[in-house]
Amino acid sequence: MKQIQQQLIDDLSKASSMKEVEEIRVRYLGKKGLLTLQWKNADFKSMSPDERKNFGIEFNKTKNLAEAKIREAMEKQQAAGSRSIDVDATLPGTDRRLGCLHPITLIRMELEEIFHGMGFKVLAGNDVEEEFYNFDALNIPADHPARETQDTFWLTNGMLLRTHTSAYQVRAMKKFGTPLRAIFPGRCFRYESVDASHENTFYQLEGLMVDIDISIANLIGVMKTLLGEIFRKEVTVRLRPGFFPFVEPGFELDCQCLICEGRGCPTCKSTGWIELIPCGLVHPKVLEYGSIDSEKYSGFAFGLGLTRLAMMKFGIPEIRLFNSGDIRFYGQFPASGSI
Ligand code: FA5
Repeated sequence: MKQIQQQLIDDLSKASSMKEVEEIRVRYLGKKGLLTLQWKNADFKSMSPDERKNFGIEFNKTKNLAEAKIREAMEKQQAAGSRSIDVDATLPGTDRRLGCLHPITLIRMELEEIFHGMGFKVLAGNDVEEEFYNFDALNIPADHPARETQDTFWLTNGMLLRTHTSAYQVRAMKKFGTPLRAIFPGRCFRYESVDASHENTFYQLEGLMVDIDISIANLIGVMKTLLGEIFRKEVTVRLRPGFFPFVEPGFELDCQCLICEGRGCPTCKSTGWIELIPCGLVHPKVLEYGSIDSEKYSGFAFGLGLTRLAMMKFGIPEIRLFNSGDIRFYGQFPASGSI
């Protein structure tokens, strides 16, 4: 041990760079280092208990000394401005994989383009919203049972994480007035039990059109254009009555499940259908909240389930993948979105 200590001190005194100190560290303390081998090769069995104890004490002393001396030498080199590895930060990386856009971003960008083509402007609401805009202004007063289906996360200041993009409807009406053609995609939050098609954090895309003489015919026309362009293939849809306090009449537009082609699977909860676009004609009370004359103007609104649409479009059977942060999942959608 004494010999090793002396040798180490000699070696360190000759080292003139961080690289050399690092080499010495490996030579003495590395997996196959001189000191490490002393321990590995020691014949403990043939030692008496006292010899074993002394060996242990001497070994630890030497190891501590070696670590301290090496640290000291490294600090000295660092102070002198030496570096362990010469790094050229301008060299290109060796991992050539490119980043890619999230599937939700891809589909959002595609939808924005489709709606842009129909004269809709793209707006953005806020994730954190006032209770009034998320509920009351949408004809959902405090005691309304519809609130129960959209339980959410409340902040201590009384604000909430919006449960739907509809929360921006009245703000948009107030801000932009009539005529209004806008979409507002964004993140929504619900206090929800998570399963293959339900997340507590998901995306919707709201559409709102207010003008003179807007009818269900306009709504269906826009829905048809949207689905035709987004799927670029024949998809079976059904329109059925649906209740939402902020539209009258209200509808649910369901899409036949593209994961199982209607046979029934966990994604569609064995029904063969996926609820995709609830919609309807804007309730007069909501127009009034938005300072719009409901005698003169009418409008339609829809709340597209953006995450579910991405599932259908890309054939993703499990919603939890979207927020998983798993690069193997995201990396499957690079074609149109390499950055
Ligand atoms: C609404 O949120 C209404 N604001 C939609 C609306 C807008 C109706 C305008 C009329 C006029 P609903 O709770 O059904 O409705 O949600 C709309 C869509 O969001 C659903 O069809 C579904 O695709 C998606 N969605 C709802 N909850 C979740 C969830 N937990 N996880 C993933 N997607 C969800």
